[in-house]
Amino acid sequence: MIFTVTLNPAVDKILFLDEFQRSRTNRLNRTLETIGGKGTHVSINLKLQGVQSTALGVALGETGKKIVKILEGWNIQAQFLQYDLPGMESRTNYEIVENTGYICTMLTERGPILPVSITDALVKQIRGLVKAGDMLVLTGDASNVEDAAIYSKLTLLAKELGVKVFLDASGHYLKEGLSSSPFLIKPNFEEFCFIAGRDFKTEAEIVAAMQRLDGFNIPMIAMTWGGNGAIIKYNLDFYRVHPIKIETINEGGCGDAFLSAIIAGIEKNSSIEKTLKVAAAVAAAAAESESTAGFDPARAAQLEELAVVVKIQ
Ligand code: TA6
Repeated sequence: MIFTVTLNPAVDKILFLDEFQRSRTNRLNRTLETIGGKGTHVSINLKLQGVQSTALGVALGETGKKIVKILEGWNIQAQFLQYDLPGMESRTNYEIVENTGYICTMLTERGPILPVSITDALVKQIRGLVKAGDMLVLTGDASNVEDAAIYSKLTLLAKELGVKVFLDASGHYLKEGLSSSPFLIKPNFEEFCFIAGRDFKTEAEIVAAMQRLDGFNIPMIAMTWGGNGAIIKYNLDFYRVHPIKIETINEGGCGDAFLSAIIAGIEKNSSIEKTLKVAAAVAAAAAESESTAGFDPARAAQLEELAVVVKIQ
């Protein structure tokens, strides 16, 4: 079974306008409300690839109930811990999508800080659910959890039980997670520069920096690079995933889509080349969608034929 964990789920409010003007009144063309957070998206995208998962996380107040309702609307098995505590509501994130140049700017709330009793309850739930052979997806913001080691603690717990762990986090939550050697990390370019402590100009520099992470024993490093595609390290091999030329509507959620396709490929025992082609296609189809959640599976199948994956080393 696959379990996704969203410590800080959200409702996404997507705001469409022509061009964002600071210190001006910006008239919106339209808005769209959908589910936010990353684990929730991975579960939805897995579902669209015919792969079932159980979505775990913490839902707070009415917004929390709305998030769980949307997941159930997608027929996803959601086992969120729900709490109604005074003044505590799951967060709302805002995404500004400018038609001019298709610029997407995410504004994310921090959300209420979770008391230790709640994170302990979630850790206990995960310990009780996962078993050898399962996959655990730890993804998204955890700044609502005071313990910066939450992801590495969950990773070590799961690995002890024979579970494969996929980690997609940022900042010190990602850096802190490296030492627990998850099966996969999926930094985007900025997050990879952060953990490497430097900027990169070339593919060769990125590959060399990935090799320098060997000491962490992370079998798979999937660095997504926005409109530049991705660079993948899988054991000793490196792959270049070239971007598929499409008209981007909203790039928010493409990383979650890419990650979900890698997990689906492993679940289906697909070859690495096939898995990465599907990942490129699913991420491209997600970019064509105006929402941050989901993609058109039929369109992804078409785009897979255009996908180019090259083994570079
Ligand atoms: O990747 C897209 C997205 O999941 C949005 O839906 C938005 O909610 C945001 O990213 C959440 O990311 P965060 O890192 O804050 O958990």
